Amino acid sequence: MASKKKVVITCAVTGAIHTPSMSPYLPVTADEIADAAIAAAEAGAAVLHLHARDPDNGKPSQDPDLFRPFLEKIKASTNAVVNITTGGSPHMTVEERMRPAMTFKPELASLNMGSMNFGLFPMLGRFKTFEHEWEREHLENSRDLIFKNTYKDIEAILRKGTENGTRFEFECYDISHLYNLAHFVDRGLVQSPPFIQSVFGILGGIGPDPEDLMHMRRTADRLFGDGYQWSILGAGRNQIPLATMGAAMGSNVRVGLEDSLWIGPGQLASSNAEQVGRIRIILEALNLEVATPDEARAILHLKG
Ligand code: KMH
Ligand code: ZN
Repeated sequence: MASKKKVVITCAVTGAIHTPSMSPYLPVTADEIADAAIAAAEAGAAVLHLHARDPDNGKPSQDPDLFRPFLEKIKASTNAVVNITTGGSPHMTVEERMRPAMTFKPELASLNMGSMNFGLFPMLGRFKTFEHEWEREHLENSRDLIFKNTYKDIEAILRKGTENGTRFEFECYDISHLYNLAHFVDRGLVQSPPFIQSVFGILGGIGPDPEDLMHMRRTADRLFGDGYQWSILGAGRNQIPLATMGAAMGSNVRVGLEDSLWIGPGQLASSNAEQVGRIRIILEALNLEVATPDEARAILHLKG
């Protein structure tokens, strides 16, 4: 893993996994997404990972017209790096998922590194009442859902994004995804250093045990040596513990309501900024410095 002095905090503001009935704090409208993102940047997030939602019902959408208003507002108020999802929701086609990143050509976009089961249905145990029927279906239908990211899909996003000057947050939900990334590195399609977002605790991917984190780290070190930037994303209650463990080992970190609705046991986070503030306090207690957006651009070799 590439050594570096400062830690890049990414905040994933709303995502496509959680639904509005699960938390009143989940941003849905363009103004809510923009305000949450700007507050997260002010709290210390150098990178803002962004999805859009239909303002009428909170359903995830990849319609570029729903991204435009919050992108404009965010760019007018912060210098933070904008990272647009190409994952969209696991329920969407790849063509649909690519639309906003191909339209806005951001500095950074996510790129999911393998096909997998994506089990959202365990959340039906915790969340039982939903304002909109799509929310229950979204969880229920994940019993028979493949999050499709074939080699052809990955290559298409990689080639078109690279042509646009976009670099990638490579979402690796399992060890095999690191090997898929190494395959694309070997073919010369990945610009160095890759930014690896290791995702822990999604049902269908690697678990959230510290041993899992160590195995990801050792495998990434073996495949990429010191030629990569590492970041940690723990889903749900694993968010802060795994980010802390990774940061102590030299990783960057990702927080935000896309990945966890919580700030403590049974306690909803009241904002994205609250989670950024929490991890920032921990980083500073570990004597780690938080990267500014321009420092993050240098660390991740972004176009700026
Ligand atoms: N929801 C995640 C666990 C994407 O948007 O491309 C990872 C993610 C995927 O953010
Ligand atoms: Zn995302």
